[in-house]
Amino acid sequence: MNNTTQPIVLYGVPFSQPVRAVMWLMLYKRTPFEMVLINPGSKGETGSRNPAYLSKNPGGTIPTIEERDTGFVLGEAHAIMCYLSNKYAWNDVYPADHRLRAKVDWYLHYHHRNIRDASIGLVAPKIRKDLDIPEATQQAARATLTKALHALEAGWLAESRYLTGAQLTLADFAAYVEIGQLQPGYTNVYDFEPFPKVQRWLDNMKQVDGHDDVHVVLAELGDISVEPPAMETIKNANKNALRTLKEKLAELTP
Ligand SMILES: N[C@@H](CCC(=O)N[C@@H](CS)C(=O)NCC(=O)O)C(=O)O
Repeated sequence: MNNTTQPIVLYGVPFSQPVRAVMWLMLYKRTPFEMVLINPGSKGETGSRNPAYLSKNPGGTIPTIEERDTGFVLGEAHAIMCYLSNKYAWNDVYPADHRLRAKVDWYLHYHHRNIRDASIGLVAPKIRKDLDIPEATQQAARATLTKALHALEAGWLAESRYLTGAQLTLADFAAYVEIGQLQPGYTNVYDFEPFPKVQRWLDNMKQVDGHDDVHVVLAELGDISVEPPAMETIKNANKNALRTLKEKLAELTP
């Protein structure tokens, strides 16, 4: 089962936070994969709401992975990251010790409807106009995010370098793709001043291998705090990010 000879296919776009988490983990582990472009929300041929994609992931979300040689298909970023860590025995980022692993799982479950609300409240309204997210939903999401960041500041990151301890784990990749996108230098849509420990963690995460490769899309997009980006800017950011990723993957392929 571990002897998949062909690179795993990753469906998605670099703009998607959960897709970035999977991309980052695989780059960090120097594991080649094949990126197949799937546009979230589109019913077109390469869209996440096209019947061809829905037959792989009935929820119509990205990311999904597929092993061409075994036919195995899996959706949900956190399920994918746990699966890859199990498959390749990446016990540094997903510890074998049951209690340490449970802490990582704790964060991965907590993430949804908490830290994940960063995207719903602050980024998606400017990038995914098609979602037409009501103002009340955006406000609620921003409040949820702030509450969750206080929990990180006072709890998860109070005494440790990473979210679940001294070691970088899947929890950190999952959290950073949401929180990191809000920083100055990227979208610049959130004030981190009340969260010094979160800021320290953000700085540490920037040093993790693969960070810059995965975040090209946000560097290209730039500050969206005043004006929402033009569609052309979004398209170009994705295009350039995919080009960088291809170059990086070519380096990894023997
Ligand atoms: N819980 C899912 C969330 C995935 C998700 O929401 N992805 C968005 C893109 S960031 C998506 O595919 N949206 C589909 C749509 O807008 O129709 C995961 O972590 O994989």
